Amino acid sequence: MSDQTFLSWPFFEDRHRALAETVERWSAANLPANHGDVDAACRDLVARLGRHGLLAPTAPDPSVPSPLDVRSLCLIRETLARYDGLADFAFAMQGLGAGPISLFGNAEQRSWLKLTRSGEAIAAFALSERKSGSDVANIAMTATRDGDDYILDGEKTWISNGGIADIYVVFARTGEGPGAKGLSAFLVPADLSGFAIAERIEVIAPHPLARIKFERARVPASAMIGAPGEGFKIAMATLDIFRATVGAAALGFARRALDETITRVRTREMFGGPLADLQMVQAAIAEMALDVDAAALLVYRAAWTKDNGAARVTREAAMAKLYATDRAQDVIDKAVQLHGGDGVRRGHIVERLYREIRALRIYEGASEVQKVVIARQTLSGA
Ligand code: COS
Repeated sequence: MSDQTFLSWPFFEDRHRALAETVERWSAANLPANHGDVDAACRDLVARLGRHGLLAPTAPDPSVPSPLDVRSLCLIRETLARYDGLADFAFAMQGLGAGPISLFGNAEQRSWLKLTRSGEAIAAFALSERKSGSDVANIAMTATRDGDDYILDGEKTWISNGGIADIYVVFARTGEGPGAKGLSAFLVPADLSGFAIAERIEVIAPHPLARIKFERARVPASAMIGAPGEGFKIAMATLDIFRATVGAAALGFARRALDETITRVRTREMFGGPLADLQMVQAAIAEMALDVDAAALLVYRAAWTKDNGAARVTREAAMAKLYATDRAQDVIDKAVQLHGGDGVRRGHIVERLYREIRALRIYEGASEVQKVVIARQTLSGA
């Protein structure tokens, strides 16, 4: 069992400790999933997580806009990631896709939340484009008003759950103003005429990912989430919540890598004793343990701050994501090193972690973007 002492930190309430125990028990009994067919595995994971009530924190109240409990989201991601990166992915993308609806959706749009939180429908968040992954204000996809409808035209890429999602939250240019001021968000069902999967994308830690395209795809104006021109802020407010949870997933990967390494260095004999007796190994273990605890402090600080009513946690969330993902990469690299040849053997847990951590430093705002965000917030005194 992983170190759980962090659960006694003042960031948490008893309900969080109970949730952590529930997720731990479920994960120990159900994970890892079979990754043979990632589409089927993700559909199955979403359905099972939903049936067990573990998706409820992704949409706490389907009937009215309600804040997400970021500590719950982070605890679930951290625990799932410790057991199985694909289970974390399935949970996280359900949360990110449903997030804008949960936070800003009207009554009609919210009817989808009953299905996403029960695992009966899969959600996706479609923001990135070929030329605007980091520079969101530069989105080119258009949504043009036509009577009571909007016509969607353009492409999105790197869309997680692309190909298996039932609904997509799509950000497009509606032109109320320049750049960030001219974007809006739309709730688009996957069976919309004019919508298609343009390409499935394979990555080093396989999960459903696609380039999607819209060709004169007509949606009613009621598909818009929030008001015209609010798309950028809806995307950023959603990312403020989910960036902390990316940090939590990285933390889960790092904890697993540390756990595996502790077992390894205690049991592997070298130079007449266990690896753990060597000071160079002890130095690595110390750095790994420090990185894990420091990442946990930043992640749960961001989550606690949001849950305690902060209007924006842009700086805290960016710090949590940047630090936790960068340090987890280093923790896992040390784990691979201390596992020697086993560490690079295909299918070994630390080899899997080594592949799984990499994308987290890129998606939902690359490390470089997080630095821009932190610097701006710090310089402006916000
Ligand atoms: N919450 C609410 N509002 C926000 C916000 C946030 N987190 N961040 C910015 N805004 C508001 C700003 O206050 C500003 O509003 P006003 O014009 O009313 O003052 C508006 O949105 C524009 O903000 P800003 O000027 O900072 O926009 P930029 O284009 O300069 O933003 C960054 C640049 C890099 C910060 C932004 O594009 C970003 O976060 N990019 C990364 C996106 C990402 O995560 N991509 C991955 C795809 S999802 S897997």
